[in-house]
Amino acid sequence: MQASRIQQRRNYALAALLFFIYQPVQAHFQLLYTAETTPTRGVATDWFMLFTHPAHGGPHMDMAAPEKFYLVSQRGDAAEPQVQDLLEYVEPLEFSSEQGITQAYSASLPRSVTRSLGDYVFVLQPAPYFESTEDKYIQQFTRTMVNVGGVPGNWAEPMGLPAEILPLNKPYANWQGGVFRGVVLADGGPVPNAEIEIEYLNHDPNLENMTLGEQAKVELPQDSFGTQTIYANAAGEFTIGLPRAGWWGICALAIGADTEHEGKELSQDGVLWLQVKDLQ
Ligand SMILES: [Cu+2]
Repeated sequence: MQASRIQQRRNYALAALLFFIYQPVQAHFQLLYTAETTPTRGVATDWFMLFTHPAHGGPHMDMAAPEKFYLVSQRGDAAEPQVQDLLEYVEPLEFSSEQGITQAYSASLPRSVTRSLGDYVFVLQPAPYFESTEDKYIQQFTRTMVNVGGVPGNWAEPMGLPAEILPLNKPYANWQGGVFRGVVLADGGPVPNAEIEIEYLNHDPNLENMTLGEQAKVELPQDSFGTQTIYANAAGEFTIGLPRAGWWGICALAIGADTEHEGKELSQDGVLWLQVKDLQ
């Protein structure tokens, strides 16, 4: 009896210690950023790929090398979407911040890639990243959609990725104050009750020197507001509000079929980024 009480007290002490040394859990987000997702005509695009915590502006993680970077496009009146491999354009980037140097990646795509009118779905698949504090791997299948010239295309087509957020609104044409709807898919099938995290990109990327703005755009009243958590419904669908212009990241957690990588737990997440415009 006495021994178990001592043991119990030790457990409390340990729990309290862990509480204080363990950082609040914030959402890892694979950023796939370009300055403008709705250009009026075909332009060259620069891409910034950073594994970070967008609402808090860090900490940043060393990204595993991209396994795939490609686009699926439906240009003009083409009947079938076309795939273009873009891995050859990806360059390692030593991202510099207060934290020091973090491994990130960038890509400069020539105008020829997005020359025609229509939709371009950019997909980034990094290799699994090992998160030592959680003793598991994380792999985020990340999509950012670009539309050139307002001609709609394949934005609503599922791609059958291991983890994917299928938009039910045009993802590149959202006003501040609107709502965004989507469906969480794994291998093309809906994921009922999927756990979803949402974060605002609170520090604007600067593509000239590949840094993040030092000043947060929004002051978080408390940690809970950094990562918002919702659950999809029984059909895998969800709706979120878009209360501010800028970039919003949506991440469906651990929905992929592969749950193990090199003997450790693997979380295959689906990420979608939205660039929301101010309704002035
Ligand atoms: Cu995190």
